[in-house]
Amino acid sequence: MSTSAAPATLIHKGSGLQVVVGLGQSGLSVAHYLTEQGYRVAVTDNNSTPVLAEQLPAAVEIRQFGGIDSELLLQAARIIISPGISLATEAVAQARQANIPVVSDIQLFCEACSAPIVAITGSNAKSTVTTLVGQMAGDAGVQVGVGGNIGVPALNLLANKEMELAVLELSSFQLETVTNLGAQVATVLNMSPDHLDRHGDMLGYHQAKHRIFQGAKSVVVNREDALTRPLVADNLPRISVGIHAPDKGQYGLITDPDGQIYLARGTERLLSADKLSVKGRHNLLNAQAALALGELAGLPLESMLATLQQFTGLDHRCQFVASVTDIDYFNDSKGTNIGSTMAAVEGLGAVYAPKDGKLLLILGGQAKGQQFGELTPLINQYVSQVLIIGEDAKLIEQHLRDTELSDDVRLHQCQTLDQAFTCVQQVTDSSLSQVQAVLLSPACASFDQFSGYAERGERFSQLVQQLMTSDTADS
Ligand code: UMA
Ligand code: ADP
Repeated sequence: MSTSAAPATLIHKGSGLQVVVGLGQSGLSVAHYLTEQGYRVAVTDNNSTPVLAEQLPAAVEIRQFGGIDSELLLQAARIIISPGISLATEAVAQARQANIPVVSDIQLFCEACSAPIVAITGSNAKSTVTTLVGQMAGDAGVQVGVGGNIGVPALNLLANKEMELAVLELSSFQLETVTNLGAQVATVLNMSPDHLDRHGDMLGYHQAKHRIFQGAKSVVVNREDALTRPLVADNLPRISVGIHAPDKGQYGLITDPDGQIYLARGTERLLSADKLSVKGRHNLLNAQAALALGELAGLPLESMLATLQQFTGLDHRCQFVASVTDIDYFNDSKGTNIGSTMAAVEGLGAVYAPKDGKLLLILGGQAKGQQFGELTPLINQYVSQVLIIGEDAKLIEQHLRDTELSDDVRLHQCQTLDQAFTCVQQVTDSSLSQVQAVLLSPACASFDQFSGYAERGERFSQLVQQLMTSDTADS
């Protein structure tokens, strides 16, 4: 373990040492924020040479790399833990036992932020809804900061002194160490199993997510998902969203006898669904959630509806890549858990089913303790070929075979995404193939074979481009 010291240059704010655990994006933002506040700061990381170390402020006195040192943590007045580090890490658990407070960067943010906060969590759709609310606020002329799990550390937003509204995407890892967030409006968009390897079980995951409601002034809930409702009874202003016709003041969908679907508030039809570029029922729910959050944050409805019509969706989320030999390819690499993959299979499956088309689904990676049998009913309905990749491929196949998987569904072990593409060609070349769309929606983390979902999605798009090139060369 290496230790180096830089001379302290600031008047110390109190005597309490602030220990930052993990030097990723959030750890770096915390180190800058706390040194600017005049605190004594130490930083520690498992990695012996964290790349961000050179960006640390000189005032950070203690830098312990190559291991998270329990002695350093025991000297802390407060520990600020990075979201990627489990509270069960031995040194951290010991410090907690010694009653040393452990908080996340989000705790520091909410204590310092004077602007109202829109706080968004959920198993899926966080980034989509956070981006939408941010764009709605910006288009309405509000000075807005968008950050958190979406990739911009929340504390970096405080640099904008003019900020009138903060829109935060929050993960269960960030929330598990936040107390009394005090959001203007908070929501849990949906709940399905994820990160169970970190939270132990669904209860632990649920408890972490629901900390988002602490001190909230208003809430948005999903009528289809009871797990999104705050457990504690409250009299807070509340707006619900859902797929059925809404009651007065709530958001929902009104379907006309001719099948035309409208986003609605009470009995008022706000916008026809075909005016949105993003497709699938899940995106209609996301649009409603953004409208409800915006309403409770004081944004004007007309302007929000205009923003919705301009929104084309985020990369790697059910993103159309290309059509090659009449087969459509979709990149849903951000489908990193079963809930998101179910939404993608259901959303796209319903598009191809009326044309007697089936999906080819590429699944797999790191399983994160999930039960893949939950996918079987939707696979039976919409998928004819499943290509399984990644380190937990055998386990996933076992889960699917242990359920009532239809004999019409073929499973293929492919190990890697590149090998899956060889299989895609073989399967789709067959004259018997009903496959009309290839969907990468892995329901797994990618870290066994990629640096993250973005790299996995980019590789998928490259492989599709190669198919296009060879198709053009052949014809
Ligand atoms: N580290 C250790 N010990 C460990 C694990 C990590 O020392 O056991 C160190 C690593 O060596 C590294 C640092 O911790 O130097 C990384 O910290 P981190 O993993 O918390 O990553 P950050 O760069 O701080 O990014 C975090 C979020 N990452 C995670 O929650 C894993 C980012 O979300 C977020 O955008 C960023 O803060 C800003 O708020 C990413 C994510 O994958 C996108 N989130 C998960 C998800 O969406 O599913 C929750
Ligand atoms: P998050 O930030 O929570 O991971 P994203 O907006 O990045 O959410 O979307 C992640 C995945 O969830 C994508 O694969 C997307 O297709 C899927 N998804 C989007 N909206 C929903 C929804 N309302 N319910 C379930 N899955 C969804």
